[in-house]
Amino acid sequence: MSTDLPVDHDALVIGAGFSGLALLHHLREAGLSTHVVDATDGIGGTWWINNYPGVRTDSEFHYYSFSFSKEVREEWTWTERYPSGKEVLAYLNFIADRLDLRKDIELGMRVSRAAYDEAGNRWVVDFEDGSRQTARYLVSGMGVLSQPILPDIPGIDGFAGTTYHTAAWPREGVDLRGKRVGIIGLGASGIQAVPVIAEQAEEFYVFQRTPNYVVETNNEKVGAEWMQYVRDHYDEIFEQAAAHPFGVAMEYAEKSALEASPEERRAVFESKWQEGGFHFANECFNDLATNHESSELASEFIRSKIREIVEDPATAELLCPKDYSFNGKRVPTGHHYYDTFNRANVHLVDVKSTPISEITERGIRVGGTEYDLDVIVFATGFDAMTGTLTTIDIVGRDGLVLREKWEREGLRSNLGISVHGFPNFFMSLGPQTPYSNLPVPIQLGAQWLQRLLVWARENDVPRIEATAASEQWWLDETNRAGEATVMCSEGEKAGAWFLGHNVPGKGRAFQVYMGGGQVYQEYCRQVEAEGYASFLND
Ligand code: N01
Repeated sequence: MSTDLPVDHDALVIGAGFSGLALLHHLREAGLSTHVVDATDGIGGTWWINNYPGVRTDSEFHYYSFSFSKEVREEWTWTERYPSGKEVLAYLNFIADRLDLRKDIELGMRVSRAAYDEAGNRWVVDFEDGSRQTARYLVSGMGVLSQPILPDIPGIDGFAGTTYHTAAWPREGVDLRGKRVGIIGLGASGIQAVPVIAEQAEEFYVFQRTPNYVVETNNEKVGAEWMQYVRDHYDEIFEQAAAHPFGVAMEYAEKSALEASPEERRAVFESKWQEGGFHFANECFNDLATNHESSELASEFIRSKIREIVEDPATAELLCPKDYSFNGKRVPTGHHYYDTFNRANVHLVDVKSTPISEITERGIRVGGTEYDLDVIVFATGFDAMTGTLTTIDIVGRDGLVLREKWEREGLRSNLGISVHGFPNFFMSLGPQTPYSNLPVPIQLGAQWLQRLLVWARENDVPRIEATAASEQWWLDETNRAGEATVMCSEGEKAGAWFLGHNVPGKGRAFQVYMGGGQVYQEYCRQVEAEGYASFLND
């Protein structure tokens, strides 16, 4: 038996990014006293920490936004089809001001430990500054890609120049003019950074281990008429995105690539390539993520584009992925990425055939060659989905630590929202939630949690916690969905952080649900319709 002890807040939310703002707005709206804390000094979450040169959205502005606030929709103006990081940060700050969220957000508060007090049915949260706060509900909005990782390369601490990780870029920026710069890491972050760094650096060495299939965006300015159209159609746009597997406001492709003639296929690929970005990934054919043969046809089209754009044939060949096919890894978008390799100051270094042997005092050694550098940029990614949740101690019932539970039992949750053993603890974008254009599931998730907590209040339900059976059900469904994709079938080179491959010792598990955002939302609706039975462990 427990007696509810008094608390400082009904809900304490960790993280003041997209998730934290949506949660604060919706939980407060439901009459719950809600408080948001964030370790950094600014609102923005991932958009605060990812301040690297070239950072911008991979999604188009009209669906990379919330739809819930009429005021924000009417008053905010986007200026670019793929907004810069700076513009997204301004958008989030605008939301914080316009919805009067700031008064419930406390910055510079790094959580060191959060523990469930079973007797008092409350969460006790300790901060690095020695302070403590209590709440009935603890909600993580800590982000899916917020825990940066560095590669395990010998000598990494011995470099005499300066090093930066893309996710810890100095807020004041870095002047790279006149500098010899090297970059390690060519995922979505590196691919956005390369063209911008190339314009600044004197000499720029791009150390490539695995090439990616980069879809160019053809970014453009957003005029007043376009913006007005979006304002007039916000609800439809959001609904379209919510009905799409990847949360984008795009058409479903009806046909398999294998059903089209070679001419038709080429024409479809070409037209969607011109439209740019994820239109190519999502709108050409319906099986580019699930059928190796179809995915390989798209791969070959992109290889032909690389060979067309990149003037030096040897460089072009190095940039062509050959070990896995399109969609085998998360598709990155480019802003003149391939063109950049035509610049005289940009040098592509193949570190697949000869891996980086060490970082020296002077630079990077690859086999017998030492590249002298002033600056090394690490765009080496994140301990994705779970990293933020496992670096602090989140302690549930009977002293169970979340990190240890996942180490022992493997990654488990009910719909990525709740974990067995952790009553009244919820995750926005927890592991095993769909990977998609994220504002869509964030908004829908915050609204779902609002309804759940209102229901708990109205029905006097003191504790909400995933049942063990629901975790097994969701694990099986996550595995089934993941195994149906080329991400799984393409082998070790594919998958990357989606499977935990990028963090030594993390163990292979689908970090995200690949069955589609709309399918996931349907499961959430079912749970609600059935009275949240799988969330009631008592
Ligand atoms: O990280 P990554 P990221 N030697 O893990 C390389 C999201 N995102 O920050 O492939 C040489 O994808 C590694 O090489 P390899 C998006 O979801 C979104 O770029 O393992 N290289 C790889 O190239 C994305 O998927 C946006 O061979 C080494 C790179 O480091 C996710 O964040 C923008 C190495 C890591 O790539 C992560 O993207 C940016 C070594 N020893 C990011 N060790 C937007 O939507 C590692 N690498 C705007």
